Amino acid sequence: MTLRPILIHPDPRLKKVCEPVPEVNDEIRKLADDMLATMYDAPGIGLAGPQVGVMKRIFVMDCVKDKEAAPEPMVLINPEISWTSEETNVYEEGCLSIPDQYAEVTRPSEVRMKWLGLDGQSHEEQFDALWATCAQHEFDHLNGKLFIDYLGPMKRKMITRKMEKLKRERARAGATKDPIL
Ligand code: K1U
Ligand code: ZN
Repeated sequence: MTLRPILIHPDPRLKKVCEPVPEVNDEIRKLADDMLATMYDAPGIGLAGPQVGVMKRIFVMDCVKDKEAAPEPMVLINPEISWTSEETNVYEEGCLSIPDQYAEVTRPSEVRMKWLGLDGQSHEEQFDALWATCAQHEFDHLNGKLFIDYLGPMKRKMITRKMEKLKRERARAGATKDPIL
């Protein structure tokens, strides 16, 4: 498997609606493998296609908190939300495309999703707790929505400016091969 570079906001690809996956084939299985490896390496608990520049409706997640416990990698292809709870939950979210920035986001505390698995079969499951938050965060990525879109314009602009600065610094460090950044 290959670690894929993660796009950093602002990037037009992170604002686009992704296309459905027409067929679960070897290319998609390789993509899913790469995405899981990239997510664990980051480290993160989720990763969506557009974050690695692939504009397809696929995301991976593993929200097992206990580092000693067995991993529970999940791959959701063409996910659909079939139900959301009325009860909401607030979680301080982060995003691998917006490094080191966190903010409280309110979302339904439980969500039911349908998707295609790597076996090409249809799956349906109800998620709660961090799994529900992460699944919705990743689902949003497939529709070009970031967690900062739930914030007020001032906070969103401030975070976007920080990310623009980070990208400039990374580009400069890459150009000069500065090992610090
Ligand atoms: O989609 C992403 O950018 C991944 C993101 C998922 C997410 C985090 C928090 C709430 C909702 C969705 C991350 O994984 S950010 C990193 C993170 O949360 C984390 C990293 C290491 C250990 C535990 C969590
Ligand atoms: Zn994210």
